[in-house]
Amino acid sequence: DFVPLDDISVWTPTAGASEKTLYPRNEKLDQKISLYSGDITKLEIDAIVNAANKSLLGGGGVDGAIHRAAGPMLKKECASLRGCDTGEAKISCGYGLPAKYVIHTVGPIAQGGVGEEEKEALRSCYKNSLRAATTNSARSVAFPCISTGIYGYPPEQAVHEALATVREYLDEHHNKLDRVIFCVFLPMDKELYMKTLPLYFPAA
Ligand code: AR6
Repeated sequence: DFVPLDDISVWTPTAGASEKTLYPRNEKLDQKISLYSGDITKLEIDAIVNAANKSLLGGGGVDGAIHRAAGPMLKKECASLRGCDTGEAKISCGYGLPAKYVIHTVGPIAQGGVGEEEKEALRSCYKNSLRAATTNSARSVAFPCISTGIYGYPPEQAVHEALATVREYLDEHHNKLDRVIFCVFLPMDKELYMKTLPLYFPAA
């Protein structure tokens, strides 16, 4: 029941779908974005991103799902990585997963509210994960909605940091990546991304 890249449809903006786009169209990015709704552990792509914690030894949420699907060898390699700071990213093999690599990043914990520090940390998660992907020649990478589960970052704010950071990275490095997949798990997040994607990846 793995999902190969070819089965993940490319997100295409509808012309005139949005009045206030935040970035101009970059036609080089037209075939590079996907919005996928479902379990990230099923994706048969180069790299999936894990919303981990500083220990990198596993936990709940998407982290737990990834470790369960990858098997015990993942935890073994993660132990050798000796943790990860907030906003940083470390790469491992995918083991039992259909993805070749797992990029572990640690999102900010949003307690009560989101300040400039949390915002910058979340942006760093996306940027450093993309860097880890391209450094390792991974050309397809999927992101979960980092920090918006157990870590409590408001999804309607997080989506802007996610999309802006990916947009800016792709503007600069479009030749290094074939596809960036936003993997949403909750119906609410799917709606949020459908509504927000045209602001960052407009048709015109
Ligand atoms: N595939 C894709 N997305 C998923 C999946 C899945 N299988 N399962 C959950 N999500 P969370 P965080 C979504 O809590 O907020 C862990 O204990 C979920 O609906 O996994 O960054 C770590 O060890 C949400 O939209 O990550 C840390 O301690 C998104 O993934 C802490 O949780 C992120 O939710 C990290 O918290």
